[in-house]
Amino acid sequence: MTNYEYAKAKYAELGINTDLAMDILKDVPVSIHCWQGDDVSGFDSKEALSGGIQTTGNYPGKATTPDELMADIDKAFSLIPGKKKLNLHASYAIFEGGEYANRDALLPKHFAKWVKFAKERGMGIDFNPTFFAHPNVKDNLTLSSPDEATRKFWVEHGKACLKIAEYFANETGEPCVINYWIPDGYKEIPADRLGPRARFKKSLDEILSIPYDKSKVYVTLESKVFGIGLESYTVGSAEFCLSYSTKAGITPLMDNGHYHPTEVVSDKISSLLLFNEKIALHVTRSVRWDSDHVVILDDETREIAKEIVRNDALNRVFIALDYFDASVNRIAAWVVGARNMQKALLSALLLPSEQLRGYQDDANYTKMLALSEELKTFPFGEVFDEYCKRVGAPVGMSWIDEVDEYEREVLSKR
Ligand code: RNT
Ligand code: ZN
Repeated sequence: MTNYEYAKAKYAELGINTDLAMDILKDVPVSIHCWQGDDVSGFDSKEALSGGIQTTGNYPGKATTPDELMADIDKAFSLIPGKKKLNLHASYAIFEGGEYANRDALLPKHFAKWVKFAKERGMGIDFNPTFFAHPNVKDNLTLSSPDEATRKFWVEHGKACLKIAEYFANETGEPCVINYWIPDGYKEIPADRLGPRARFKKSLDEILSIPYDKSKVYVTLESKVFGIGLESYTVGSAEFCLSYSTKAGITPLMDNGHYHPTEVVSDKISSLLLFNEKIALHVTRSVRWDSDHVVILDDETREIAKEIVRNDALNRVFIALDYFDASVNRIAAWVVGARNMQKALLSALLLPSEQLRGYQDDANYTKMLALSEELKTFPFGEVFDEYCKRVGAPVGMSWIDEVDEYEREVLSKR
């Protein structure tokens, strides 16, 4: 009996079909963020990262050109099992032959190289306008700025990106999720909380007034509780973003680093599923603040995966990763976080959810607790190894040797 056969038999005792779980998982897209590869630097401006987000660490070998970033993405993606989408930011526009376009004038052609890259690999693309790290961010404000020229500039950016999202969807044949997140906020207690939010609302209305194909482009709106240097007030708060999404018929996005420390996104998913056709997630790990550490297989990541799977919402939740760690090998950071997302989803697919729900409804909390705990030591790793084998991804720690070799041959020579 192989290790996998043993695991399969063990899960089968609970009525769980491990083969089916793997089959489902291999088609669940996880959107992987390009910005892990270069500490959110992008290619379109020399500005330092801003917007209240921060990358810490100085690990050598960071990608500084489109070709380097693409090579790194290829390496990382080859070590991650499952279906992937490429998540780009507008700041990753690629200008050729000395041309340049400011953020309000970005065009599909500035992303043609990314489209070619994605098409050659059979991947869809998701997108994010970039409302930070740019000289036109005035006093930490963009779409909520009281300065009309600034606000207009960023509205034009939002519109330009929406057109690019549609171009991605048309070219790749896969829907494009475009996520709007603005850093706008104040360090000090504001004298006017309503004004900035009213302007943000107006700006979003203006952006979304342009026609786009709603069957191919999903607009999401990401909220946040605070940013570095923006501690007292953020314009795009949870209440604002949720209310706006509902009213405008767009999709709310929850980043699990964007809430008060004892609030958990896993508890919010079911409520949002009841009132939205689709919802979107940024999966991250916040350590004491929205630190964007690499995703690990912690309780909350597993709980998030459980909520998606047991509510039968794998095709209603857009799962994206959002972290940026510059203190370890950046390729390894991508791989660890993405493999952990896959592990969390697989372990959720291997739960006897009906049985556990039955215990809850029968008020048999004793058995609900006991079985939940017992499942934690089931031979899950054997199933994950088998999954990796089946989808042609490296098994166990073997992927780290490839990262080491890539560091020696490529990264260390940059
Ligand atoms: C910032 C948000 C946002 C960014 C990316 C780079 O707190 O989480 O999603 O991390 O757009
Ligand atoms: Zn995010």
